[in-house]
Amino acid sequence: QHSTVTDFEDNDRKPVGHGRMLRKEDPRFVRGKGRYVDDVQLPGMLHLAILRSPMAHARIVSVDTSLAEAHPKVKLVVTGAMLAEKNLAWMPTLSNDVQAVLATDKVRFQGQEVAFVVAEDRYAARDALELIDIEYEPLDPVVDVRTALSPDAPVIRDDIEGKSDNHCFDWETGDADATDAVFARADVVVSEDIVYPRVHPAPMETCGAVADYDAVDGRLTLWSTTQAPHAHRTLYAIVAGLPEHKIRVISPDIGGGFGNKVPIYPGYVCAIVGSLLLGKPVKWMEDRSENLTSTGFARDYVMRGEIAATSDGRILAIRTHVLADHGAFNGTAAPVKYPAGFFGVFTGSYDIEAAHCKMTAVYTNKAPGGVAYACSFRITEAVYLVERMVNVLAYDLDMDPVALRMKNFIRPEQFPYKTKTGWVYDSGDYEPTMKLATELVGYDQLRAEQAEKRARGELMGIGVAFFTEAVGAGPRKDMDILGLGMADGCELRVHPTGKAVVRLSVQSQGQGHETTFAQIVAEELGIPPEDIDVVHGDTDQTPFGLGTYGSRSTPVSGAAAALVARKVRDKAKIIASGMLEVSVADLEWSKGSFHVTGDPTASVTIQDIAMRAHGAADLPEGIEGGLEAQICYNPENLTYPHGAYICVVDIDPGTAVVKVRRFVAVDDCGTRINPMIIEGQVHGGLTDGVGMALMEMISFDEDGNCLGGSLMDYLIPTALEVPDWETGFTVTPSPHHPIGAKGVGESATVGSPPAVVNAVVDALKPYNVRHADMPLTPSRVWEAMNGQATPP
Ligand code: PCD
Repeated sequence: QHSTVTDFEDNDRKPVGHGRMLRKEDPRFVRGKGRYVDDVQLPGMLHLAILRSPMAHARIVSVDTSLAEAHPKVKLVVTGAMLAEKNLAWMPTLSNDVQAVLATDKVRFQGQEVAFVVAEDRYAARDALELIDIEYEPLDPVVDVRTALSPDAPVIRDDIEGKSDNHCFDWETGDADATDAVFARADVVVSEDIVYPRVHPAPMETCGAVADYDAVDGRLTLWSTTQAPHAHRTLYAIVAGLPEHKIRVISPDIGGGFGNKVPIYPGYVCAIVGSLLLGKPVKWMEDRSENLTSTGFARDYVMRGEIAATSDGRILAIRTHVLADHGAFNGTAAPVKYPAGFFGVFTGSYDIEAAHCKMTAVYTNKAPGGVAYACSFRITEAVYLVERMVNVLAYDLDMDPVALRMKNFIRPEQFPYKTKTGWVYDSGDYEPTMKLATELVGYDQLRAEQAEKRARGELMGIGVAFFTEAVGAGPRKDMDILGLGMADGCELRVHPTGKAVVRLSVQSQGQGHETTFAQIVAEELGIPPEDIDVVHGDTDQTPFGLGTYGSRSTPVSGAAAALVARKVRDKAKIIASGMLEVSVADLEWSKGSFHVTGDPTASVTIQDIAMRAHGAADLPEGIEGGLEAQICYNPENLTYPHGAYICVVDIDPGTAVVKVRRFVAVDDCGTRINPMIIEGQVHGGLTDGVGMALMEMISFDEDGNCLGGSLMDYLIPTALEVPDWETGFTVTPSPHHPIGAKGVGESATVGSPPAVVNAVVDALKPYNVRHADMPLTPSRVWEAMNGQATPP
């Protein structure tokens, strides 16, 4: 894809040096030298395949594995009953529910794991699945979230003691009474039912693992597609009862995560069990349709949004009711206190008087998930809701959507801003960001063009969206996953020759961490980024931390990397004072060296200091040899990036096909470490957003059959469906982050769906369309047009 980069880089208030350096990891990837889980080949390795349920809801009557066991290449067949004997049939999910590793009593969604086979090769393992005979007694499936709680609905989770309905959890935030009071006296109240359909992160690499248990020394090594190797290790220790120090989780190169690789899947556990039982390495690698039908989906929220406002467009309050479909097991990964993730930011970027949300989550006979697909725990849903609702208000008041937003923005002097649902936005300056987007896109000219086109019966739409995200979970006192606090470690070691290695607890899935974390340390220590190696994704080699998702690497580990480098610099300063024979107070730092105040020629470089730190000469009193440090960073708050997006679409009135003609994205993620990487992140997220807005949906038929089980049915966008992205930026540093950086990896996925949908709805204004649900496929748009190529 090309991009029309609008270069404002010299406006960047605090660029980290080396700005657009090329990604250090790319030579490996472009030469086919990446090492993914499926590239792991071990001597004597066996292959595992999983038998999955063809039905959405059924009782297991009998299981006969005898024919499969007789297959000449089969080494092991395991059923739920066998796991139950070892107390391994169920495992905890990352949101305090339990999930079946292999079904014992019932199957609860189509594609659920029922048995597994380990064989000499992948083909034999798959063939043997067909030899397993299972008798099912079909039960009525619960497919529609709206009727899941009706009294006659079959109870899905009868494994939970005393469970008599499909209720999963209730959650509430804000102040109901205060909000109702504002609504009662408001001039204008708008409301709309809005569905955020079930979509799938669909990373290019599916999930998989290679488990290697060494019975002699009791060590388990697990290569797996995980975004959180340390957290997974701790859970394996707890679930399988293996000592944690004997478990090594390696997350090698990962072909995209997007939240799909945060949960622990039954397949990982099966691979471990297979290796424990056979004493051989066992590989499990999912295929595409297994990935699409059984691993963590995202969204699936049925929302009612309401805004109370004055007749001149001052937003007073926002109220929402959400019905959340969590599938058969609550397989979300969210901080314990936040069962609905960070949906609480549904008040958006606006200064309002009151807000309230009530949410009911239910179980259905669908794959578990609710994962944060390119979204910091449900922020995508929240931003979509508020940005769609603001446009509904603009529609009813006949106001310009940019003007309406400008009128209601939180003002710069109000930061840190505490929202009515309790979130403290760290910093923001929204108006310049919105203005820049309108300038880049040529907003006024576009509106003039639209008026002319409308007069000719052409359908052109301009969609505006503005978002504030909350990324970088902890702090640990407020946020933990199954009791593990959300903080991250970092270690930095400078070798005698001045080269360095930094070890992170977060794990890249393609974001370019090997480059940007080297850049952060380079900026702090003055060692060139080429001389700094980044080690990640291996629990044996890195400090403990909670992993990469929710755009938390830069806010949390990025801060840790800067602070650990400063710690090393503090020690280097003391060593320098000895070398230059002056007191520490007389030294000044200028990137890469210390010099004596007033005498720049009396200086030592960080490389000189590194050699001295490891050398034979005496070091200042109390200073140990070596030049290294480690920290565990507990963030003080989340960081709150923001952005203004404007999308221009044309709709063919004859076919109802939407073409995204232009898309301008202005992002503010505070200090920018590598602008090129940021643009890549934004391009990827925008593409995701166009996909969700126009084509992606995992749907089910009335029997609970998944209709999106292949890439023939589940459409994802390619370069052909998206325009040349136009990006811009503003810089509002985070006040509490040591280098002022905020996360950015998910911003575009969060901000783009409302921009695209707002554009389509705007194009359909001649048809008096106020709202239409995603995905806006030609048939849905045609329906919104009442099947008429000309407006009424
Ligand atoms: N940056 C810079 N600057 C700033 C910020 C940032 O430079 N200021 C950069 C960094 O460094 C990196 C990136 O950028 O490299 C990103 O970041 P962040 O935001 O921090 O984020 P992270 O954590 O790292 O990551 C994560 C994200 C997410 S979350 C998602 S979804 C997605 C994104 O990331 N995923 C992915 N992006 C991406 N890319 C790729 N390639 N692949 C992937 O997979 Mo979730 O929650 O998981 O759902």
